[in-house]
Amino acid sequence: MKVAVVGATGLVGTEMLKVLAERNFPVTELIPVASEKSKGKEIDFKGKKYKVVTVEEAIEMVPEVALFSAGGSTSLEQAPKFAAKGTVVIDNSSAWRMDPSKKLVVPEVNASVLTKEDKIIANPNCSTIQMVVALKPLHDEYKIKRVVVSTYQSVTGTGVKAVNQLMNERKGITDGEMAYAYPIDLNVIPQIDVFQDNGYTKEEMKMILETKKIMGDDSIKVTATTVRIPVMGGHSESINIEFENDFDLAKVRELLAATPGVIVVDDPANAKYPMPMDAHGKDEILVGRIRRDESQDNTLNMWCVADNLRKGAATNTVQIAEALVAQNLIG
Ligand code: 2RA
Repeated sequence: MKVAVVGATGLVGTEMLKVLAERNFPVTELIPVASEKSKGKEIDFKGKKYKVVTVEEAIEMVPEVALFSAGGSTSLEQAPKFAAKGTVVIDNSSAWRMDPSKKLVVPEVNASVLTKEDKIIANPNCSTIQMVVALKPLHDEYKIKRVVVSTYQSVTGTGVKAVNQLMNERKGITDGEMAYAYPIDLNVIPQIDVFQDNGYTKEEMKMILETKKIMGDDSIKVTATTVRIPVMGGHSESINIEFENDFDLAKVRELLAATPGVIVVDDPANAKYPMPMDAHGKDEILVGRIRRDESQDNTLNMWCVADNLRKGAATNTVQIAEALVAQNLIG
């Protein structure tokens, strides 16, 4: 299959190339796409070198699938041009996520919504993806009423500029380029993306709205506080879930352990719980600190961690492509 990766030189694009190779996605020809200034640069993929092309050149090459990680405005402008040629676009930006005519997909949760007619498919926000994978089996069993989530998000979610800011600050370089309005080392910033009129940030609203769309259930109430911390390797989330029905804690652990893509790491007696340093480089969502919220009936607390560049972005995008292949919807 001819596969284009749009934004191939960025943090997520680089990870997409790695994941395509690792998972042996049937790539017969790779089309790495980046901005004009990277044109001609060589990218190594499975031992072969491919030259970076511009997006206009890539559209004319009519790939079967184009994985996009090039920001919202590029996606709004370029994805329809690929789609008009018959290429299926899987887009990692927020451009199409809440468009009612576009599918928003986490394969473990809702791969079944995909059809042959879907030419632009949205990949959800990283912090939403890891949460819904863990919520789905519990919703199916006990029906979720309300979720209260607080996140602890890696600087890699912002991009390379933020990684540089953190690393510079750790070296004592204080006049480097800033990705955030404040220092991030030895700090915590309770703002991810811009504030909305209702006092929530855009990241918080993504978690609220995308969760309902992916789970296909508008009745689930969600409230979120999203926070940037000086960490690389993964996003962590403290999740409080109120169910319609009572649950059995052992059964909750069993359900999560049996969920594809989830690993339960929950052994408080031996101080075993998920941490970003363990999730880094993995595709699974690590879930632990599973316990009853003793302040309220039918309510559970848990902690989940995942590598935001992998399952939160690149891996989920490639898994959508795999789901399309498995269901004979492309290729
Ligand atoms: C972040 N959710 O971590 C974003 C990345 N998509 O900032």
